[in-house]
Amino acid sequence: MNTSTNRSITIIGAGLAGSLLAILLARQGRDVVVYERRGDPRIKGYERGRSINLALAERGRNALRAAGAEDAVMAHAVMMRGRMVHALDGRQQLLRYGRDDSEVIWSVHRADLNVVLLDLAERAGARIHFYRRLHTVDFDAGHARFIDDRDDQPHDIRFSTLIGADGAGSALRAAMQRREPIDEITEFLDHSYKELEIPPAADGGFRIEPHALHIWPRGRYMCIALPNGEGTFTVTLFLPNVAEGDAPSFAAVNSGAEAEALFARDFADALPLIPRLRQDWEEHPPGLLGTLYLDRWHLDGRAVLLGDAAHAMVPFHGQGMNCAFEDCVALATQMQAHADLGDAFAAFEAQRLPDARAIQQMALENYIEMRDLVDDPGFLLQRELERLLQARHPTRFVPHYTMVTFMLTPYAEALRRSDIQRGILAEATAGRSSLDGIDWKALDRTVYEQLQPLQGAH
Ligand code: FAD
Ligand code: 8RB
Repeated sequence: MNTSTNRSITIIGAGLAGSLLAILLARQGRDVVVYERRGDPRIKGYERGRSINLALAERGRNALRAAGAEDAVMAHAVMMRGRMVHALDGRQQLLRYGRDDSEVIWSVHRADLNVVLLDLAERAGARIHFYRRLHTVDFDAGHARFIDDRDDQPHDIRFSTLIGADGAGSALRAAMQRREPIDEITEFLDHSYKELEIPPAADGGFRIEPHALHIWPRGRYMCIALPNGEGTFTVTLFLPNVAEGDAPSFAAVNSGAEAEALFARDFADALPLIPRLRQDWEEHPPGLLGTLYLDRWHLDGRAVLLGDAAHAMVPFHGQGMNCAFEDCVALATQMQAHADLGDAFAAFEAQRLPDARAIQQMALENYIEMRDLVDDPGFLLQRELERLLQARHPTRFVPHYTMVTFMLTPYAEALRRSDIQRGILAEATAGRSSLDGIDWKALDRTVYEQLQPLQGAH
């Protein structure tokens, strides 16, 4: 039975956001109970599935630091210094993400990360119940029903406040939507993805450069690979669902053999590294990608959504988890600042909704950059100019990728500045094939006029 004070919080979902938020709220002295649909990943024999890795950036690290989890997570993380671009002829080129090794991203195991956070949540006093899938909610009575999917039995609880960290298919969101319109729209991308694996070399080492995020840009589609701790890489192929011009598509590649032929033609250097290509292709259907837009994230003080449940996004900026973690810190901070939870949730939504919209847009835009522009000479010239302008004006001209990935600049502010910078770069490089003859004085003036110093830049 719930004590129904505003110190009592029920979190739905013990994934990445749910487990991190449980730590933060339990440390505030709240009574935190978490319900998770799946089993406890710490129990031996739990089907861990394939190793899935995620790119952890500064926003995520900052939140882990706030929860006292950073060191445990970073102990197993693999540094990725930049994009390793694989040309069609097999040539590779590393394009650094930042100025040096202090500006890098980190590949971490989803399951390991989740286990670290679950342990810390329980140590902070949160109680986590597994095999409890949220089914229905009666907001007026303060009742929620969960189902144990092992035996289909219902389990009923009383709650005072629900926090939805139950991911893109959120059941709490569906319950809120039934109660009051929250103007939910999902825009599916007309591209999907397929996951494959590069196993370790015979000596157990990595078969390609471990300290990079590998990209095979092919114009309208691409392949990427992220390193895992144990010498493997998770490879993700992104393709249109149906044929666009002469580009391959999931509709046109219908068997493992056809997938192999596609790799032989377009990703020839990767093909020999993926021995299970045929089987993996045929065993797993393509995954859908989309953006979820909501106009409201809370129902007064009774329920609030965060992470993918509130704003699922396409993966191309590697910010879904990072944004979800940043949400957790923002929500915990607002709950500390406002005694009334309705006020706290309203403040959280007002603060984070514009930022979520901004990163959702930037994630869509980064697909074009990754799949098409990274080997375009005009684009590379703009990147060269961007670096030089950053060196001249380190507090004013901060590259887009740096603001999103290595800083805590609110996403909406990063987007606003990026748009200005994009205009400056496009105009200064228009019609040029090199930076010779650039009017630096005029450019410096433009930078001073259009870009104020950015907090945190150095
Ligand atoms: P989740 O982590 O999905 O957690 C939701 C939890 O709720 C799950 O444990 C689920 O079992 C549980 N649940 C669901 N329904 C119910 C219910 N009805 N009742 C109870 N529990 C329920 N982001 C990055 O920042 N960088 C990356 O490199 C990156 N790579 C990714 C790679 C892949 C293959 C995928 C799929 C995503 C990737 N993301 C990445 C995105 C990232 O995984 C998500 O944005 C992040 O996990 C969101 O956290 P969350 O807690 O909101 O949702
Ligand atoms: N979800 C990432 C980046 C940006 C890299 C860059 C991109 C796979 C599903 Cl597609 C992608 C990035 O601009 O050079 N950083 O981290 C992770 C990405 O995809 C992940 C692995 C992914 N996410 C469903 C599939």
